[in-house]
Parts: sequence; structure tokens; C-alpha cells
Amino acid sequence: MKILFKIIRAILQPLILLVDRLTRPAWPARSPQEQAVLDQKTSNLALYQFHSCPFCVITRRTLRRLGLNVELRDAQNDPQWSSELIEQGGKRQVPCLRITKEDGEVEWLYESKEIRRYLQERYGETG
Ligand SMILES: N[C@@H](CCC(=O)N[C@@H](CS)C(=O)NCC(=O)O)C(=O)O
Repeated sequence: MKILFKIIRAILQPLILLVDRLTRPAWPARSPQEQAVLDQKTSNLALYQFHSCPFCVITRRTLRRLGLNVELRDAQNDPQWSSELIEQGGKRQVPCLRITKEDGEVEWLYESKEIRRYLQERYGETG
């Protein structure tokens, strides 16, 4: 059974990445000044993620659709980000958005749906 899951995953992962690449949302049109202001606002965010995790792909698409330059931290291959996620976030699950609040407190937001809601509410045109 385990091997079956491995085979399905090995087929699905490249397919998901391919579909993502072919249907990638457009980056919103903004002036460099507007983008710089937004970059400053999102500099308190970092996304811990795996390259081919479907939940991470969906979350990265949201970042792109909203035009957010959020630092991506590879928690699969980079031991620093992997251990930081487990030790400070509380568990090895991606995607996870690390949010540094204005008072310096750090929040670790798990669940792709919650992360997308957070981003949409703060940075979406209609959010
Ligand atoms: N409900 C979660 C599911 C996330 C999930 O299952 N992530 C997998 C990767 S696709 C994970 O973190 N696995 C931990 C691991 O492989 O160590 C979400 O929507 O974010």
C-alpha cells in the first residue's frame, strides 16, 4: 500500500507543478513604488514550504495572484528552516506562514486555507 502511495505521489507531484506552471496567475500591474511599499509591508512574513506539496503550490499561487514578494523557506531540504519550523512553529507541516507582528511577537500560521484567508484579507484588492 505504501509503495502504491509513493507511485501515485511520484506521478502527481510533477503533474501538479506542470499545471501550476502552465496556468500561473498573472502578477498584478503596479508601479515600482507601489510594489516597494507593499514589499515593505510584507517583509515581516516568511512562508515555510515544500516545492512540490500541493497545499504549498496553492499558497504560492495566492502570493503571486496578490503580487506579494514573501520569502519562501524550503523546509524540506534546508535543515535550518526545517528545524526552525518544528521547534518554533510546533510541528513539521507545510505550508506555514511565519508572521512577525509589530510588537515583535511571532505567530506561526498553519493550514493553507487560513494562510490564504490571512493574505487575502490583508492584501487582497477587495479584502
Ligand atoms: N491541511 C493542511 C495539509 C498540509 C499537508 O498535508 N502538508 C504536508 C505536505 S503536502 C506536510 O506538511 N507533510 C509533512 C511531512 O511531509 O513531513 C493544509 O491545507 O495546509
